[in-house]
Amino acid sequence: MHKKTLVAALATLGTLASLPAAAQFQKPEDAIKYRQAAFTVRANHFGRVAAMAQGKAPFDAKAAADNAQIVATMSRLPFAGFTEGSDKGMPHRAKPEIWKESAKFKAAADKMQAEVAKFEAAAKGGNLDAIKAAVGAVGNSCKACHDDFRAEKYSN
Ligand code: ASC
Repeated sequence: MHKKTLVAALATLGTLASLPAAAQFQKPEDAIKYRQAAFTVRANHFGRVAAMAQGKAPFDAKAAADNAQIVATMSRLPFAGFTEGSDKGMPHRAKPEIWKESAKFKAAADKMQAEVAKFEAAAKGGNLDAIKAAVGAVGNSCKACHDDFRAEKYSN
């Protein structure tokens, strides 16, 4: 590939990546899959550090910091997937309140992201006691939002 072509291709990719995520969903199902995937990946990486905090896995400071960074990145993604009309499309557990009480939902997401930022900083610091406290606070912010906005059962 010519250098000019490569530069043009990279510029296009950069533009696509910076488009609002909502603009990239062709149909509600795409948005639902996207947000579920982001939550799934995040929970996996959070779980690895939570296991260290709970003494279920050996403490590895580098792994904790690496995983926390992924958690922080992933925590910024799912909310763009709660687009208008994506309360239907495939089975999910998003309650209607997400769209009816959107300010409250955003506040819960903001709270979670603030706790995740502290968690990421604690993991970078490498102090297990600080990580334990931050894991607890993140877990509480996950739970608070789930209590209000996540249904027990999948929709049809
Ligand atoms: C996790 C995870 C959640 C939260 C929540 C805390 O590890 O995947 O959704 O913690 O269970 O209550």
